[in-house]
Amino acid sequence: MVEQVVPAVGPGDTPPADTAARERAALAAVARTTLDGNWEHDHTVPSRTLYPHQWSWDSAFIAIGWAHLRPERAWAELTSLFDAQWRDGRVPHIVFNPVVADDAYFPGPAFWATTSVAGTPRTVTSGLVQPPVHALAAWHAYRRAPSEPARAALGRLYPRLVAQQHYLSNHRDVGGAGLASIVHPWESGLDNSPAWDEPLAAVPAEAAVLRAYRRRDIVHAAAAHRPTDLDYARYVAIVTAYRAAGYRDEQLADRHPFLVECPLFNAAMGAAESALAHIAQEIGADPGPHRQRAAAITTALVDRLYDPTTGTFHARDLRTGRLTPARTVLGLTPLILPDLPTAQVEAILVEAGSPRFGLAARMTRPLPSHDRTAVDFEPLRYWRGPSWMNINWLVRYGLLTHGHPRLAAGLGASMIELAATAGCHEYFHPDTGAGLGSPAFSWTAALLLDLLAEM
Ligand code: 9WN
Repeated sequence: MVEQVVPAVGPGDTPPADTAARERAALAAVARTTLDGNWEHDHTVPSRTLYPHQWSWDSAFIAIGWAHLRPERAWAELTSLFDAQWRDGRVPHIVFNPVVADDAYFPGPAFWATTSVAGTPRTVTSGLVQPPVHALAAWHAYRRAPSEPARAALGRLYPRLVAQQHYLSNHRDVGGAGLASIVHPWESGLDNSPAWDEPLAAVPAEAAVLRAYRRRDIVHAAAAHRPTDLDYARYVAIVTAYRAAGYRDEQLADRHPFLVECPLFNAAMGAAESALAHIAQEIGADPGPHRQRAAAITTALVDRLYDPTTGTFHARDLRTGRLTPARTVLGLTPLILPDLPTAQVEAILVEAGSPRFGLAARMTRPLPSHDRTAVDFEPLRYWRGPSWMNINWLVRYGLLTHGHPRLAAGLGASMIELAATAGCHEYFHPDTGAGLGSPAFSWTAALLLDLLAEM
C-alpha cells in the first residue's frame, strides 16, 4: 500500500496561531513520536521496555492512532496480528517477535510452546485471547481515513474478524447462555482488576512456584504497582493447566480452574458484531446476521451480568455461578453496545456519575479503573485504581453512541489534560494525574491522537 502521511492536527507545517492550537500540535507531536518510536516493521510494541512484542487489543487501539498518521500502518498492524490467528479462529493475545530474546518478557515463547499445537501459526504466540475490540477499531480506523486501499484491507480482514467471533461464540460459551468466558485474567485486558479476586483466590497456587521463573515486569516497573507474586503464581498455574490440555476448549467446565464471564469482553464481542454489520455493508456482504448476533449478545449480557440491586454490570464466576461483588470500571463498558436498553444506559450513567467514578461534563480526572470509594481501591496498583486511556476512550465512545455529547466532551477534555500534563504514560494516578508504568505507551498515544482530531 502506498505510504500516506496525514497530519495529526492542523493543516501541515505552518505553526497554528493561537496558544491552545500550538499546545495541541505539540501534544500530537509527542504522540506521533511515541508511536513512531514503538513501530517495529509490521506492528507496534505497546512499550519498548515492558512489552517488547505485539499484543492483541493494544494493536486494535494502536491502529486507530495510525489511521490519523499513516493509514497503511493501521492496516499493517491489524493484518500482522491476524496473520497469527489460529486455525480455530482465536486471535492470540501476544504474538512474539522471534528476534527478541526469550527472557525479555515473562512468560516468553518457550513457556507458551504453541508451535507444537496443531492449527497454530509458525510464529510463537500465546494461547490466550484478549477483548475482541478489533472490528470496532477496524471500522473506526476506516472511517477516520477511508480510501480504496483501506476498503480493500478492510475486506481482507472481514472474514478473519468473523472467524474470531465464531471462535468466541462457539468455543468459549462455557455458560451456554450466549456469552464468552475468559479462561485467564490476562484475557480481560484488566489483568489485576478486583473483579477477579474471588475466582483467582480459588485457583490453587503457591508463590514458591515462581522460584522456577524470573518475572521481568518488576525489572521495568515498581513492584508496588504490579500484581503480587502470589497473583503471578496463579497466572502461571492457569496457563499451565490450559497448556497441558493443548489449549483446547472442550470440557473447560470440568477441568479449568478459572472461568469468568466479563462485562467488557462480552460488550466488545457484541460491539464487534455491530461494527461487522457496518463493515459488511461497506464491502457488499450481508449485515443482517451480524445485527442479529449483536442484539442476542446484548440481551444475554443484560440477563447474565447486570445486577439490578447494584445498578451496574459485574463479572460472573462460572465456578460458583455468582456475580463477583467488585464495582469496577468494567461495569460501565457495556455502554459501547448500541442496542443497550435505556434502563441499563441510565443505570450506567448514574454509576459513572457517582463519587465512585466521577463522570461529569466538567471533570478534573478521567475515570479510575476501580470504585474510588471501595476499601480495596489502590491508586498506584495495576488496574486496581489508576486511570487508563483505552478504557476511558471506550466509555467516551459509549457516551457518544448513546447521545451524551456533553459528558463525552467532559471526559475527553480530562483525558487530553492528563496526557498534556503527564505525557503518554501507560496509566495514571487517578487523583494526582501523575504518569505511571511505561512512559512511552502506544495506545495512550494512539487514542490521544484520535481525541485530538475529534475534539
Ligand atoms: C499481560 C500490553 C498488555 C495489555 C494488558 C495489560 C498488560 C500484560 C502484562 O500489558 O498485560 O498480557 O504483562 O501485565 O494489563 O491490558 O494488553 O500492553
